[in-house]
Parts: sequence; C-alpha cells; structure tokens
Amino acid sequence: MIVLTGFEPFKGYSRNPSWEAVLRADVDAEKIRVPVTFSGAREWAERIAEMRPERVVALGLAEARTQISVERVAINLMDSRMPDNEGYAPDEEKVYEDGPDAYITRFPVKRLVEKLGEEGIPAYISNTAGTYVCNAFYYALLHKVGGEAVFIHVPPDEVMALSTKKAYVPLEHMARAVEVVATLR
Ligand code: PCA
Repeated sequence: MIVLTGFEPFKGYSRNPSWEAVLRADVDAEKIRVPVTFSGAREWAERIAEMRPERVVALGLAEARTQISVERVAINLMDSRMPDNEGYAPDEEKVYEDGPDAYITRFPVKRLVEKLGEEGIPAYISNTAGTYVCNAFYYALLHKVGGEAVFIHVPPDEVMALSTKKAYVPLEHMARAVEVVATLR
C-alpha cells in the first residue's frame, strides 16, 4: 500500500496546495491530510507506520520556493518562532529524544528528479526541510516507518498566487509529480 499525505492550511492561508495536489493525483493510495502541529505530525507518522506501507510520499508547502523540491534529509530538531496550528512554538527541541541527529532517505531522490525533468516538471534536491512541522513529520516518518519515505516541498499553486502575487507551480504539475513519485521503480 502507498500512503500519500498533504497538510491542512496554516499561517492564515485558506488552503494548502500540498493537500490539493494529493487529492488531484490519480494514484491508488491511502490519502491522509495531516494537521500542522508538532504533536500531530508525530502521532500521524506513528499511525502510518502501523499501516505498514511500502512507500510514503509526504507533501508540504514551501511558500518561498519556486520549484518542486525533493527533500533528502530530516533533522532531529524543532525550532520555530511561528507557532503551529495549536499555538506551539518549540525552542530547539528534539523530534524524538532517542533518535539520531538526522536521517537521509533511502528513496532514490536523484532518479526521481531526473524522471520529473523528463516529464517536463523542473525539480531539484533540497538538503533541508527546515525546522518547522514538515521537517518534524519527515523525521518522524523516517524514524518510525523507515527509509522508504520521501518528502516533497511544493511552491504555491495558481490559486494561492492570486493573493501572494509570487511565483507558483500549476497544481496539475504537482499532481503529476505525485503520480511519478508514487510509481517510480
Ligand atoms: N508546510 C510547512 C508545514 C505545513 C506545510 O505545508 C513546513 O514546510 O514546515
């Protein structure tokens, strides 16, 4: 079974393209909308681990990025001045006390970026998913599910861009990227 996740809206936005892309992707998968909370990220990673998926593809919004980015690394650090959706703002805390400082996904991120390029979807490898909820969720997935998980950060989509007036990637491309990553051999 494949698990696809996106996040609920946060930071006052009315939507989150990461979830919209998951909904739109034509993939036979369990689709889960994860809360933007540090506690929820860990709870959901643990629940997903119990489902014993063969692959987990997690998406999140990176509003300042201008291309799809494939995250290679998750770190054991939660640090944010911006509170999560339950008002929590961690100050240099660990995701898991008993975990290593970082995990590197075993997912073939280079092959994925190449494949996306062949599909006409520019993407690159990122070596930091930040220190907010996305990184915590990715770390928790790699800690609990294992190295088959991969995290994709997406820029705003065309609907969000109407208000942000910044760069965007069409939702259609994001959804196609999800299909490619879900089925990559
Ligand atoms: N992006 C945030 C959290 C939820 C989301 O979609 C992040 O990059 O941490």
